[in-house]
Amino acid sequence: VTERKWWKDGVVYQIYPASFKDSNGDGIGDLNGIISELDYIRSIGVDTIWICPMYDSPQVDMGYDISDYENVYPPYGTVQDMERLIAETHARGMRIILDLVVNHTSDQHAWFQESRSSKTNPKRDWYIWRPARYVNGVRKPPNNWLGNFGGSVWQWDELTQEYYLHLFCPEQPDLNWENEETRKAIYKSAMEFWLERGVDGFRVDTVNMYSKGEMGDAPITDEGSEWQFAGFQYCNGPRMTEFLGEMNEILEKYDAMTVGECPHTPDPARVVKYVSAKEKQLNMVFQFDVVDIGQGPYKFQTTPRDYTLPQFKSAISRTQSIIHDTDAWTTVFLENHDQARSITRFGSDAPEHRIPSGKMLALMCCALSGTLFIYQGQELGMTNFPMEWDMSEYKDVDSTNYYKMVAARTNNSEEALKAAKASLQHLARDHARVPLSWSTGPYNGFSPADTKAQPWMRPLPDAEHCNAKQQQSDKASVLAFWKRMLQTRRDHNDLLVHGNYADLDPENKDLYIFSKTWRGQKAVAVCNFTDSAKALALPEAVANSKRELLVSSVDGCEEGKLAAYEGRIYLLA
Ligand code: TEU
Ligand code: CA
Repeated sequence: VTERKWWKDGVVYQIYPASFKDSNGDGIGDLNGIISELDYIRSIGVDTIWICPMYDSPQVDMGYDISDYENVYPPYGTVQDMERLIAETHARGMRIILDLVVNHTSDQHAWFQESRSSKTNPKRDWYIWRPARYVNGVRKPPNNWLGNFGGSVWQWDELTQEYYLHLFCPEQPDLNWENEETRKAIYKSAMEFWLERGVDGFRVDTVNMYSKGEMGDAPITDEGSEWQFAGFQYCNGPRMTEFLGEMNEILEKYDAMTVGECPHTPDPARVVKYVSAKEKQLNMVFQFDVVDIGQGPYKFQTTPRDYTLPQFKSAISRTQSIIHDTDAWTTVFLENHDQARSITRFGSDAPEHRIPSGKMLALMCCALSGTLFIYQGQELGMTNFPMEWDMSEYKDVDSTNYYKMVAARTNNSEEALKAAKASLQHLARDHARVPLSWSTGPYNGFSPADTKAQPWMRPLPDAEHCNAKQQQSDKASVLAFWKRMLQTRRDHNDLLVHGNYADLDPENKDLYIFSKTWRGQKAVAVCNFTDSAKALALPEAVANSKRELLVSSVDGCEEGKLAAYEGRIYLLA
């Protein structure tokens, strides 16, 4: 039995500052834009907002490369604007969490500038420096690890003739968590500075990468490359428990919540150790089981939708099961700023199916246990941008590096590049990062009509079919359905947020049928993941019990038949 906490029953709305709302017409979203739409956010029925990095940054990785934790990226606003955002959010009865990015900093952070300046600088050991190894007289990095954005994780630094570690871009050097002084500086600058200003918690970036353990070579999984996948080596290292325990002591003082990002952790027992209440580590984590589905060994090395519904369901089951008979807690999410749009990936963005499949996915999310996270635009049913857009519309290093790598490896093979682009059109992070569609006006209402600069990413072409203004007055909209489902989730909080989950028909390739139970209560959700009508084939025990329709994603649904992409929840007597 788990203790009730605000962050368990809460629904979190994630905001990507660059793409939410541009108040001053420079083409970039900003804090004043967020403040101006807090009433809209509240009207959806969420109670917490999560702001992606708004700290000062050269923006090599959209703010996940922080050059100063205690300042705001000037185009977004100032620390005073943040204080106002915190106050305005609280005034509306909502909470606010920030992104805590402390596995690495920007190479422009003062700490790294000092560290790189000489081998004897007092901050030298704040980052991870290693000498080269020489193979037949040729200079090689200390190991063969592949970086998250391609290439080696090691960057040679001419000045001091050593390599430094960067699990992401070369402009994102990894902090050395083994150094106690470094950890203290991190806690003070990145955490306490903002906790003192009233934030309610953190989404903790790459939280399981702080302890790297032995940094030996990774096994060879890609014969064609010098660099090998090493996620199982640099994640979940030996000192994670100790580091998170230290962080937790500070967080507890402020009663702040945490949700950690936990890539490359397929073992549910390891996940439970992070999120079991008695371990005092993190409140909950994002597991990647669901969103990684259909991705290749190197994320984009796959063809669109290369997965089956049973695989998708079993990924969800793995994240749901960690709370059974434990004091752990879990999360529910299909989208964030690192994922393509869920309708395109798991539903259908064909014009006739976009709205139905968006509603069905909303119903599914609202029926699953754990803290629910919604990403901006998901509430409107926004989809990936079109295949016709050319490569120049992709701004993210993750996408552009991959495309360059394919070009280099295949000597610009037209066929290979076409496949790479198809994969990006399906999986790239860019799809989540286009301006939010507010209205049918110029720039979809993201920037003011007389904007001085074009939005930094191209707005979607179909705003007339999908925008916040229209959907707020349309009872049949995806937004209206999200509002209804979030209310339903509140009305049946025990069952839907806390209940025990079971997949009732794991092998079914068309339907996802799962039950939720809480003490004497029981509900069954049924989702049709196909684009055609299907018989409502309920498992015998459910079919034979008395049931009452709680909600359907389709108006006037038929008793024995599910429409294409229809979702339903029944309460069982
Ligand atoms: O992501 C970390 C992460 O492991 C991935 O989901 C990453 O986006 C993926 O490997 C790329 O294909 C976090 C942030 O959410 C992401 O935006 C940052 O780029 C990254 O950390 C570095 O800070
Ligand atoms: Ca702006």
